[in-house]
Amino acid sequence: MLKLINVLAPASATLMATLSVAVAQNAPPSPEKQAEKAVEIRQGLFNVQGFAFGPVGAMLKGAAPVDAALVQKEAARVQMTSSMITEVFKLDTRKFQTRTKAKDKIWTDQQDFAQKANDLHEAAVVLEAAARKGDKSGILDAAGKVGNACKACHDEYREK
Ligand code: ASC
Repeated sequence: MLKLINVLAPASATLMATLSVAVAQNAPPSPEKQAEKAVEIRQGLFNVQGFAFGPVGAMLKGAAPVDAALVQKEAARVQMTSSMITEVFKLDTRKFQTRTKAKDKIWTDQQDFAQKANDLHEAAVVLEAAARKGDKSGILDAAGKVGNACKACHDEYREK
């Protein structure tokens, strides 16, 4: 009997260690980790949005020819990314130490923040329609309004 315990004891210690790791992995992340993750997701969304609008921005600057089919594709992407903005800012991370340019006003002026996100979404809908029509000056006008909607939000809600 004693022998059996001597054999099983180390094994059960290993099992307990394994189980406690498994429990730790299933535990909800700490509030600090959740805040860090929220910042990563926010920045990821804006990186993707910038990636989508980048080619259109180049057309606005005259650095690339106006390509209606490309604008149509990117406008649809910006509709999708802009529709997620308020969702990714649902978690209020003000009280955590994170590397962020997000201003506190995002959570104190939530209605205006949501309005500006929606303005971007609507500008992207108009841009997609303009791209479908294919008229170059119409596309550039609508693209400029998308850029203005980006800027309006940055001016109010993003640190320099
Ligand atoms: C872009 C981009 C932005 C907006 C902004 C418009 O191309 O990456 O953040 O346009 O500069 O003012």
